[in-house]
Amino acid sequence: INLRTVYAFAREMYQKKSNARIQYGTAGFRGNADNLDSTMFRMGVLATLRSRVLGGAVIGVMITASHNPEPDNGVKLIDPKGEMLDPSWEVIATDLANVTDQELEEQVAKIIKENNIDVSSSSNVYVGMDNRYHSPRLLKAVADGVIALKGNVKEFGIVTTPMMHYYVVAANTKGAYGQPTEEGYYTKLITAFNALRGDKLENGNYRNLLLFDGANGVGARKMLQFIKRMNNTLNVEVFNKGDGKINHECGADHVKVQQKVPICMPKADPNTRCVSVDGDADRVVYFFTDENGTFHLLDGDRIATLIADYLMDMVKKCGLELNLGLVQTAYANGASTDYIVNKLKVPVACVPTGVKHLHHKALEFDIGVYFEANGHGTVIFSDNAKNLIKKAAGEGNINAKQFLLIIDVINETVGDAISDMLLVETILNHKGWDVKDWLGCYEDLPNLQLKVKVQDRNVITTTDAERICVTPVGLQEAINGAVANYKRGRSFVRPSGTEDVVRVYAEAATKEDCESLAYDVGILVH
Ligand code: NG1
Ligand code: ZN
Repeated sequence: INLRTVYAFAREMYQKKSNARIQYGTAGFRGNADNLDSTMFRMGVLATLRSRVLGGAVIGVMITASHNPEPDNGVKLIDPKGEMLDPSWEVIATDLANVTDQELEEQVAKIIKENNIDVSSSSNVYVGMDNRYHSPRLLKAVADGVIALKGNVKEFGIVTTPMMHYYVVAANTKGAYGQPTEEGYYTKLITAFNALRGDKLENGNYRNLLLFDGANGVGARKMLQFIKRMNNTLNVEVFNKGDGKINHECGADHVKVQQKVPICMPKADPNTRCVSVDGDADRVVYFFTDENGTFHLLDGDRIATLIADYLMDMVKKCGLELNLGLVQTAYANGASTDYIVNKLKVPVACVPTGVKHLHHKALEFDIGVYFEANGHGTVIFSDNAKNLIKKAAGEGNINAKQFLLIIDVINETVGDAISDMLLVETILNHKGWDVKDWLGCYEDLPNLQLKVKVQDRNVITTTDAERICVTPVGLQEAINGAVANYKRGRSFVRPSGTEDVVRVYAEAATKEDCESLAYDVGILVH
């Protein structure tokens, strides 16, 4: 392979437009789409090299800026088992994205040398994108990066982030996880969901009606595809289908952070279940408005507790010895953590923000449930758990058979808004619960998130799963001082990995206290 080709592409088509340093963060590279062409091309190059290092395994590349506003885009790489790019390669990605066009050829040669890559070996890259208008242009840049290094590239067009993870795993396991196609994905999830539902579409307080906010993103399109194939087993009405701007006053992030109903949703009967996904459909939150017009949020913590409780029950019913754990981040509502530890008696772990940390920790359990408060999460099952459940099912255990269907409705490869939603609908239906029954499990502590613009957000460094500030010196003591003034107060700050801001989180016994605490801490950071 002649590395001159890489340089020629870079020089002629994908010149670097900005010299600002960028970093492969919690969700890859993100920023204004106008400046991303060169980064995309380079990530195509990198994915090809990554595949070669791993013996030609399929590497995924997803083009999306998730819940960010429309002008933004981004790129993240998916490792062969569906996991986020290995941390050691995040550093390689950052270096590759930051060198000048003139240095690019040399940098690629360096990666090849340091990782002993056989450039003539086979390489397979899958690439997909969300529905932003600049995504096709950026997808072409990724594909050109692969082609410049003579790799194989397969384009999947418009897909959700979790579909991309699914394709990668399905391909690398030679179909054992399902077929690596769009139909394969629908078939796997829908078959399991319909079997779990049977003909009992309503049960107890559970009504078969769900209003779906698609955030004007790819989740809306795919939900419509699900509906076409589901035989009316779930009655879903889709809103924010793509006519408006992606994530603009709608979507899971808006609903969670603003704690408000998204735009363009109809005025439904009180207590109607509503669900919001984000722009690339890897996050999901539920909400409803009660008979007094009060808005209620059922966020990722709620979903996690509902699932953990249900799965614990399944384990018991099957008579199996399996340890189940729940993984959260510091953003989890304190009341949810109390509920899990004291009521559900499930072990809880807290890790830094970012799916890779949650996923990694969840692997330590036979059954690991992980969720960020914002609605990103899933469940992963160890081989041991799967084998025991399969064995029990083989011996005729009805509960174990049901458990296998539950596993199939879950997209274990990454948080998947639609798969999570199908699981929640299954559980609510089985329990005969409406949103009020669900909300009644525990009462959220009032909480608030603020964004603070500072000159250099990276002067803030943290420890203990981001709950304690290490630098600037003295900041943590000051936060402690502020928190001590409020009943059940808790607050922490950290630099965002996806936006140029410092995030402030606060919770306290009352809404007023929580607002006041967030403000106090915001001032300290400023
Ligand atoms: P940052 O910007 O690092 O806080 C946000 C979310 C993460 C994760 C990533 C990736 C919060 C507080 N943070 O990260 O949980 O979802 O985006 O999309 O919600
Ligand atoms: Zn997302």
